[in-house]
Amino acid sequence: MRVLSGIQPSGALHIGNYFGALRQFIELQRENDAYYFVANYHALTSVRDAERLRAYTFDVMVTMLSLGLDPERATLFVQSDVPETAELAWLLTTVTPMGWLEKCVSYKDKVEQGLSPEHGLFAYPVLQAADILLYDADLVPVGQDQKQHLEVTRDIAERFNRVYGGGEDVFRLPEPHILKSVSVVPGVDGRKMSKSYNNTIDIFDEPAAIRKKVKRIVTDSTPVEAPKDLEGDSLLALYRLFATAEDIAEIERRYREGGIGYGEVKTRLAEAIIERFAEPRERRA
Ligand code: AQP
Repeated sequence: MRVLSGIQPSGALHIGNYFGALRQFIELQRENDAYYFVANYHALTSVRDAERLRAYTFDVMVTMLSLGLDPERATLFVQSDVPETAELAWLLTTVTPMGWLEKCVSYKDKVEQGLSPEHGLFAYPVLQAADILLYDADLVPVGQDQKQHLEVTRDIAERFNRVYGGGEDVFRLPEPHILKSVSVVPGVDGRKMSKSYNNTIDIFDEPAAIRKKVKRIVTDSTPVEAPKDLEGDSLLALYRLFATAEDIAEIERRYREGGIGYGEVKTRLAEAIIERFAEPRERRA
């Protein structure tokens, strides 16, 4: 299958990007015809400093390589090196009803978080549709937050095919590839981990920074001896991503019975994160 996905160079990549996207990128490059790109046109909606954008673009590519994306297996590229993407975005935008973009929650969220409501941010799903349709992608590995945008891509492709296809399909309809278990990785404040919320733990943070950020993860004030809630606990959700099945079972049992403090889980989580990325960190250096 033709697999395609991108990541914005809007800051250092975090463990939400890793579990939501990068880990699937690495897995899927083995058996498929994979294309992964650094979405620097997209990042222009939030990064306006040329030097910074260049540095982030380089950094995202280095991060992808250090984690195991292999140019022998996958095609790795920078979005703006294919300017036809912008050309196609315009063609697609002419068949995109305003209502499809107006209902996208990601735009509303970002404006609520303080990004200025510019057309590029609003029309972002059309550029994303161009990214995907240009390469005839079958499968797009993304996090849950991108599900709605993928639906817009399919709607645009269908409409374009109807208007211009003359009975044939101009564009292939892509399927999202979203893993339920890691659909939304929470940040240290409990919201979706996101570069623009200042709540991330970055893949290549130094060990001291990882320990410090993990300490900031918001928990409730249940005392050590009391049983704890397993639902909606960001600390446990993050721990589940890094620990072995045995360790998860142990922690969950002690949550139910009481007798475990959040401090202990934080220490174990921080060490597990540091260990998970130790080898890629060395490769990156
Ligand atoms: N918290 C998350 N949980 C699961 N998946 C996530 N992704 C991002 N955050 C999480 C997935 O990572 C891929 C690349 O995302 P992106 O950097 O292109 O844009 P984004 O989704 O907007 O990520 P951020 O961190 O929230 O960036 P900013 O703050 O710049 O907008 C996508 O597949 C995404 O689903």
